[in-house]
Amino acid sequence: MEDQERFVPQPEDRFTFGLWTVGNRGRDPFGDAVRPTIAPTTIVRELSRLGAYGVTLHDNDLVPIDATPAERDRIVREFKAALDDHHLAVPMVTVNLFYDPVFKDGALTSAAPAVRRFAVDKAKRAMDLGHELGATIFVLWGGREGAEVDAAKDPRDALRWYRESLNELTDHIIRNGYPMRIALEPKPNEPRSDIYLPTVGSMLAFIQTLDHAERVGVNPEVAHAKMAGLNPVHEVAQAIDQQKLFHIDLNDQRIARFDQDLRFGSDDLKGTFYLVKLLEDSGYDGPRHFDAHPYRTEDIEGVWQFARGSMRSYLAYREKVRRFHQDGEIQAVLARIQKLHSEGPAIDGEASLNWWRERGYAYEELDQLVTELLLGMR
Ligand code: GLT
Ligand code: MN
Ligand code: MN
Repeated sequence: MEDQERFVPQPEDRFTFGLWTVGNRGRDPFGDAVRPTIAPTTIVRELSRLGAYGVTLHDNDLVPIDATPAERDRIVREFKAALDDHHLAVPMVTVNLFYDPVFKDGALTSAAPAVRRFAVDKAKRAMDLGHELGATIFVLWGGREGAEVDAAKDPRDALRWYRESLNELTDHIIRNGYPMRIALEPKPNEPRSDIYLPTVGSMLAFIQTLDHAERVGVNPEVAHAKMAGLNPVHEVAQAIDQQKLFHIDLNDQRIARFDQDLRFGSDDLKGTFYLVKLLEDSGYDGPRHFDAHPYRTEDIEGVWQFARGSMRSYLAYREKVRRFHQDGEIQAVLARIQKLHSEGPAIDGEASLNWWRERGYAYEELDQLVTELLLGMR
């Protein structure tokens, strides 16, 4: 098949983008917006043209926080019409609990009951909106749920408030009969100095303390794991192992930097390869959701190049995974390694342990083959 045909995304590939990703205007802490706002209905049209499956959103990416009920209904109606026209799904929605100044010291973990009340109610309304749009996943990224000054708030209180809020939200889903599950998204820091529950592992442990743990899973993000200096593949694997990978945010990130939200697969080729391999080999069938930003240097044309590139790269990595499984030499080395483990001396004291002490594992050979595969040499 021609390269141009092979890497053309199709809806069945389940690629999705947040309105806030392609719609990102390039603002950063040191500079203002460099691109105009793109209307959500335009994003729907362009993503569909590029072969995406769906679009995701925060409540306020679509409906401004100060919209009247009538305005809200009109905006949602027009958005739904665009989704229908362009055959795009909304598999996931989320809620913005970080932008409004009222959330500056937390939303679900604010020490102020009034702020927590507002946050929980806002999340419930976002769930209602999501249900109306057909979403079955509700992502919760607690960007402001953290601290700079631990003297001010006992982190145990914060966790208790977090738990109470989540219990109320799962109650809301169940009482309304929504086929919806919550995916908690960990991040170690930024915008807070430290964010509570910073990794997939912390989230998974916390989920077990909730009233309806079966309704709650995780939404790992590649960049967030890297910011914590962790291996995203291992984080995602742990979520899969516990049947908690409800959703995933795909992007890229250099270790030890600010939150970069780089285009998926653009920086760490080997890490991305192993992530795609894990997703494909495990049979993960949820959306492949891109949560990244086009470079600030780009105009609108660059934005669509970014979207197209994200999907093409996923397909290219997926093709590499297929080749990995078909490559005779790679499979032969893997078979040798497996044989070593299954046929090496069994447990019979020092003699067998000494045999294992002296063994080489052929991982250099295997790793070089993977490197050559990624370099296009095989
Ligand atoms: C924000 C954050 C992302 C989250 C989004 C969902 S918003 O851009 O950096 O990682 O997934 O709230
Ligand atoms: Mn994210
Ligand atoms: Mn991010």
